[in-house]
Amino acid sequence: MMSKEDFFLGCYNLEIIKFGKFTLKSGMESPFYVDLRPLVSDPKILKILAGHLLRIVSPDNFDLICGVPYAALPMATAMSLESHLPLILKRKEVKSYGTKRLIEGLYKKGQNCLLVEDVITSGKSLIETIEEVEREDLKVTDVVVVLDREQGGKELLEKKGLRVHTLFTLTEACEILKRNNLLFPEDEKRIKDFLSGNKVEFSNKKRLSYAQKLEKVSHPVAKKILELALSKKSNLIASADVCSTVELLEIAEKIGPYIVALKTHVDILSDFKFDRTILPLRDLAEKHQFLLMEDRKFADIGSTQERQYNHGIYKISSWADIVTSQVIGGAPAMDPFLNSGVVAILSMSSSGALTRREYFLEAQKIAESHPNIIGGVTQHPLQHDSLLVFTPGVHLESKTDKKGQQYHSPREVFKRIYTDFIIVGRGIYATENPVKMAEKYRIIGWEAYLEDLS
Ligand code: BMP
Repeated sequence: MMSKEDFFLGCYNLEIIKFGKFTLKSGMESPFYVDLRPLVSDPKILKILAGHLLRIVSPDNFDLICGVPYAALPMATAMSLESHLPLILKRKEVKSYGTKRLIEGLYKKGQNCLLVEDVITSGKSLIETIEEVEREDLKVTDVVVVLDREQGGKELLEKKGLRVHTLFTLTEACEILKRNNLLFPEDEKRIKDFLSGNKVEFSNKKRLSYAQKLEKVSHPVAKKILELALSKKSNLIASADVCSTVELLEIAEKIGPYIVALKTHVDILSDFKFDRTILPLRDLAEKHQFLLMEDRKFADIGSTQERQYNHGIYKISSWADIVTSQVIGGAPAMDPFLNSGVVAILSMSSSGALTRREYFLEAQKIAESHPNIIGGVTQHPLQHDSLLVFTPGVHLESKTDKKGQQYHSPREVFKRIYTDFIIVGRGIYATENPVKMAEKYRIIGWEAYLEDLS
């Protein structure tokens, strides 16, 4: 069976939990929002969910199973199909005609019914349901819950003598997301404050416009990319992860007008020749006014990086306006990058990346302090406005690539990460019409920036 963690990550991809500022029914402001209803539309997930729930509560101890309407109805049905435990159906409102029954299906007085609930918060609605079921002369001793929001519901039910079996608590869910780099440190803090009854501080960070950022940055490459953003009304960097020079030049020619930079991995080109690859690429960059960003991700000591940057067949320093670099070798290792603006890798988009909170915060300190660094590749907001924010892992349709990449929509990253530049690879070059997609990402990215600005 799929591990609980992998299963939860599968559920997370269906957007069952969102972080931000949500006003609850009670008027209270919550830093997260849980909605498990999307799970019922994914048959594979629903089946695995039923298996997990049946593992934490033994079906042999019950005569019947019943879901609390509505989200848990299909969950209870899936459990019934897996375990052969007969299902009964509880209505939300009694019909005013016909049998006027509150519970449908076949049951006998005195039978023990296992209740299924998707999310437990205060437990009040569950208690109402239990009372209604018991009014039909059925017994309820156990409740199985997919997610406990840890707001007193479990305790309330246990005080009334019920056994509550939960698949995930909110804390466990957050731990899983944190381990997989999917939980922003600031969201984690807000959730902890919320659960422990402390005041939740919501961010009042305001996005700076490209024009405002222009005033803050001093590196010429940072200025250049901001100027291009303003003149081309684009915050799109296309990642051209193709393996031949012909493809690289073709994509650069076609999508050049829509982008502020073309990101390359020159070491994946099987026919790299400086004269035939870089010279025409530079001409295209000039013609369409975009920067060249070599995603080399240097990760060595300064002396080696100096050689990797200036020598070898790629001679990166002679043509790359921007290079990416890990900062794992420490600040002085950034000194050799004299001809390009450096974008530091602060946190990565892939699942299970080791760029966790401590690393991210330390890496950010290096980025802030080094004059060669113009910004960071990140999945989290940065503390300092003088650094430009570059975000890969952006796709309009996919959530993952099945190799660990995790995608978010342009709107989401502009809103949550205060991204300045989105980096899109397969969402453009691996489609039937890269030009149309580049134009689409340009428009959506620009609108998302304007929307967040206002
Ligand atoms: P795609 O949109 O096809 O997933 O490509 C993303 C690009 O961004 C790749 O070139 C990848 O190397 C790069 N990238 C990333 O996806 N996540 C990171 O954290 C850092 C990256 O440089």
